Amino acid sequence: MKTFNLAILLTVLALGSFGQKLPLPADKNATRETVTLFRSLYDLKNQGVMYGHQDDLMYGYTWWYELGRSDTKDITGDYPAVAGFELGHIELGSERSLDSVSFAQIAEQIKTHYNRGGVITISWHLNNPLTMQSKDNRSSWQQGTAWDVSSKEVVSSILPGGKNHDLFNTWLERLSTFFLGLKDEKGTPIPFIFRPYHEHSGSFFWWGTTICTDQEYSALWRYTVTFLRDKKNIHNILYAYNTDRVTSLEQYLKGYPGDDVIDMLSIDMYDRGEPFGKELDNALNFVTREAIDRNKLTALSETGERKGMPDWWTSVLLPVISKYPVGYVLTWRDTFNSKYSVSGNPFRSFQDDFKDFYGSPRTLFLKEIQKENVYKRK
Ligand code: BMA
Repeated sequence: MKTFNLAILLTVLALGSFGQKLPLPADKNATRETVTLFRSLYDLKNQGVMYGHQDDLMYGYTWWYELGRSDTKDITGDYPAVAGFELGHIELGSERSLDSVSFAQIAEQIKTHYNRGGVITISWHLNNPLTMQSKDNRSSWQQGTAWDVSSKEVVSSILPGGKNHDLFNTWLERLSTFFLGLKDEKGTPIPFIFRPYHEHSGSFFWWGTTICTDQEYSALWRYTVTFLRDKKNIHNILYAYNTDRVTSLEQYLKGYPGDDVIDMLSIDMYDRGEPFGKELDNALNFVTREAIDRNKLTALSETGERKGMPDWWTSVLLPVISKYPVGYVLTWRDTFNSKYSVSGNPFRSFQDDFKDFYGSPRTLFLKEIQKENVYKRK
C-alpha cells in the first residue's frame, strides 16, 4: 500500500515537473528503498563514478572470509561503494557458489554492506540446463557450465514449451528463495542490482549472441523478470542489461528486452591492449547517452587492467570514465590463492596508482556514498 501511494506521488511529481520525466525503476511496485536507490544512483552518476569490486567482502588474494576485511580497504582504508556478489550454483540448491563461497555468508555480507549504506550488485553464472544433463564423458572444464556453448538449443529449451522449462522454473524458485531472504533487521527487503545473462554480445556463455536468437534472449529476460517480480512478488530488484565489448549502439541493443523490464544499461570491457582507451570511450559515449535518453542507470560493470601497466587506473581508466556519467566501475574478483589473476585485476601490483585513483575527486568509495544515504534520502 505504501509503495502504491509512493508510486502515485512520484507519478504526480513527474507530471508536474516541467514536462520532464522523473526517472523511476521499471518495476511499478518497486519498494520505497528501491525507488530511492534508483533515484540516488541516477543523480550520483553526475557527481562521480562509484568504485565497485567483485567478492570484495568474501575473500582476497591472501585471505578467505575474514569478517570486516576487504582488499580495497587494506589498500585505501575504505570499502568500495559497490560490492559485487556471485550466485552461480544457487540454481542447483548448493550451499556454496561455483567459486566455493557460502551463500549464507553472501547473504550476511549483503546485509552488512546495505547497513553500511553501500550498493549491492549480483551476477549469476548459472549452469547450462541442457548440457549439464548429458552423461557424456566430461571432456572439458566447460561441460555443463555457464561457459558451455556446445548447443544452440539451450535458451529455447528452457522457455515456455521447452523440454527444460520445468527445470528452469525450479532454478528460478531457488533463486527467488535466496532473494526473498535478503532483508534487514526490520524485515525490509534489501534493494540490489541484478545482472543475469551478462555479456550477451559475446559468444562465451550459453545465452551469448550467436548461441541463441535475439528473440530468445529477450524472452529469457522477460520470463525471468516476470517470474521474480509478478509471480514471486519481489520488488527490491534493479535489473541491469549488459553486453561485452561492442562498437555500435545497434550491436549493443541486439536482444534488448525492453525498457519496462530494465533499469540499467551496462557494459563490460577488459583492457586487452592499446586500443582499449578509444574503444571504451566510443562505447561509453553511446551507452551513457542512450541510458539518459531512456531514463536508465549506467555502469562499466566489469573491467580490468592491461597486464603490466603501472598507472592503468589513473592514466587509462580514469580519463575515459570521467568524460561520461558512468554510475559505477567494477573490477572483478581477487581470486584467493591463485597464482594468476583471472581477469587482470590490478590489486596485486601497482597499488600506489590505485591509491591515486581512490584519491581522485572523480571517484566515490563507501565513505562518500554513506553521506548520500542512498536508500533513504529525500
Ligand atoms: C569469472 C571467473 C571465474 C568465476 C566466475 C564467477 O569471470 O572469475 O573464475 O567462477 O567469474 O565468479
